[in-house]
Amino acid sequence: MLVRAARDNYLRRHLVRTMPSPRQLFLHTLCLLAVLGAAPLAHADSPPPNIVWIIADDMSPDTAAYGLRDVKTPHLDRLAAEGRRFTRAYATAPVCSSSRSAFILGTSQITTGLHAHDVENPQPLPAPYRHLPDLLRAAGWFVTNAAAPGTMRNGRAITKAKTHYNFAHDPARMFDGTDWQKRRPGQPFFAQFQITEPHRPFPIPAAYDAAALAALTLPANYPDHPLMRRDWYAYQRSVETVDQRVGAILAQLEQAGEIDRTLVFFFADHGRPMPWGKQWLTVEGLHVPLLVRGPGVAAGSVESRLASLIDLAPTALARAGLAAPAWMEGRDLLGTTYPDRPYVFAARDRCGDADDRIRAVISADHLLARNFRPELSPLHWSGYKEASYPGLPLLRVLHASGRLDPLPARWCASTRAEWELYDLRRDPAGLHNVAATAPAATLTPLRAALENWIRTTGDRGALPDPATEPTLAEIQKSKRADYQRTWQNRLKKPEPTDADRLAWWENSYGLRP
Ligand SMILES: [Ca+2]
Repeated sequence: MLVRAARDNYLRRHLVRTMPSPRQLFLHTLCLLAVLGAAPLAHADSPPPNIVWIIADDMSPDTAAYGLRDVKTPHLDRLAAEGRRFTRAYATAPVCSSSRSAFILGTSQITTGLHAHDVENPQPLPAPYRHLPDLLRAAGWFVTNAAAPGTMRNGRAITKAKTHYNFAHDPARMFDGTDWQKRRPGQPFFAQFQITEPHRPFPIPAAYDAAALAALTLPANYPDHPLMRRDWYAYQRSVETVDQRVGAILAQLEQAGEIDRTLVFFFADHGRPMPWGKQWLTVEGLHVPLLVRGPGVAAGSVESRLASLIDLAPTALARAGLAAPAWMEGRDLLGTTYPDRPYVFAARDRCGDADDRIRAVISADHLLARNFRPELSPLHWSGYKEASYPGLPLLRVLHASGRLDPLPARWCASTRAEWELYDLRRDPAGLHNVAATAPAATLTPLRAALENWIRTTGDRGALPDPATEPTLAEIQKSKRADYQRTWQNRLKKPEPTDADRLAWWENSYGLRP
């Protein structure tokens, strides 16, 4: 620790403030690391690649390269064809700020106490944690965070890039700006591009391609209903917008002549914004696309071993020739030895007004989740989701009239199982809970791995909310007021019935005259 602190101080005082050339800085850093015994990971004769993270907001691996025929994603397909496609990459949380707080630190959010989503009064990062832009900037890198070039949403230009971390931060100080091209000549850069799609609200399509709508494949746990199809269709068009944004970013790198000196990572913060995706420890909530293109990455390669988004920060440090801090739980995905671990983990904690605690372990063959609040319904109240997901009133209306098939109907039960086990070999989408019938030889090691993770991370989600926050009752009241305002604006009544809300959504999607 002392050695690392001395190295950090040296870098801050002598390398950054005296502003040597980027190449001098890079060589100094490598020499210093060698002196201090931290093995440099890149060869001193070859400057490190630039690193770009392109981050989609709420997206499952719904691209052509991942086998989906319903979408046109040529730029993402290009990244897969010219780089590496990870088939088993998972978020550590199924919701924005918890996942983003984990991957910018390379460490699970339950270890750092950054687990609750949209925390009301974020605190500074506690020692020893430092986020990736800070670590790279201390080593002389230019670090930026930007919206994808040319982003428009609802007719307005989007220039503010999402951060959404559960620690106190000032984006104006956390980054060197939004434009990596403002770096000093030759200075290596770490550029994040935040894509606003396919986060809801999806733009309502002006028209629907009838053949595409009919050909669309809904997962078996969703009702095959015209509203569900149109909502899914709108999501897929939003994924195509993601692809266009990726194209604009790649074009910018190409025009600047940097694309072949740059490692481009594309991923999503968590899975798709559908009733059983976002916010849940399901395959749909956790499985994300991860594509990497650039120096040292073989074109058309496929990695089918487990990867976690917390691996991205240590991967970036390794590519920069820097050793990852000892507290960083993620592992380098692009080194000579793949971190071939048997498990990755994920957690769900309070999301705004939706209090919950769920933990999950994913192995090559299984996903095991433990619900610490089995007394709750699988679809328990979330003001955010009730305001923005047409699937929720649809499901309840169909369920109330007995028109749901058993699989989707299961989600409307008043309580849920404590344990959920999905056999991903037979059921890759993870729809059928087999925990009750699984042999002990399957369950025991998975439960032990999950318990070990909870114990060794010191799971901060096991503790009550910090006393400095507003009380949960106040938060719930405030979030419910948001939901009521939304529906007040839409329907001129704050407590519409499910039938009222379903009719509003059907009207929005052009299903009613
Ligand atoms: Ca998100």
